[in-house]
Amino acid sequence: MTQNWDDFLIPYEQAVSELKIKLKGIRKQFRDQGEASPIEFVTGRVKPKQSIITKSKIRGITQENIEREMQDIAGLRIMCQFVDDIYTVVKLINQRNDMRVIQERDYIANKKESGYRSYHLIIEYPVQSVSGEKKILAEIQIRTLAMNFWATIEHSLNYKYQGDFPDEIKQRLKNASEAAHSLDEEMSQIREEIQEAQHLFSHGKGQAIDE
Ligand code: 0O2
Repeated sequence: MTQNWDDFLIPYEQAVSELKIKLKGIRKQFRDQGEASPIEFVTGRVKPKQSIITKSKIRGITQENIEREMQDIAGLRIMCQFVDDIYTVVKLINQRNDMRVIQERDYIANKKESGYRSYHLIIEYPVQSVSGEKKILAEIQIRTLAMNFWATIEHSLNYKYQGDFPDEIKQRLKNASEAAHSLDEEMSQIREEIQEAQHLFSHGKGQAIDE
């Protein structure tokens, strides 16, 4: 790498900060209009230097190709209450002029072998700096709260077992993934009831200041 890691990661940090604000802005706009937001909450992170190095070694990505081939150095995660909200968010992002979707992967229609479900977008995002514009890639993972619960638990277990799960754990994770999926389906069935209750609740209590 010709530049040092801190310099290399600066545009990614800027992109994650800006994208977090923009995606949280969608949520605020819906709420300000008194409508249910398809976005429940948003998180973001820049992949730590050591994880970039480890992943690039595993994937055989050379340093010159990291920018192009490692698409999740800047990572955003959008959590939704309902599965339909995920597709609403995908549409909203596709309509925007400040980012360009270059790849979509629907791991909800096509869940992974592990049981993982989420919708992934790779976007190209222009970062403005004093030395000009730099287009970087970012990954946006969109999932329900139930999908996020499962993925978070599986991710920490993966860390412990390095992907080599004992058969029993692997099976239990698959069962848990199906349970999370059933939960999403049940909640979708009573979506209108839930949203009406949430509307009444937020109007009675005043909205939480958590943007
Ligand atoms: P981290 O620590 O979250 O950053 P490929 O598998 O090669 O087709 P690729 O490039 O790995 O595709 O991208 P993919 O699978 O679309 O998305 C990778 C990211 O999705 C992962 O990043 C995870 O965040 C998440 N992910 C994918 N599969 C699983 C899974 O089975 N369980 C969990 N918990 N997360 C998953 P990293 O860099 O692997 O990890």
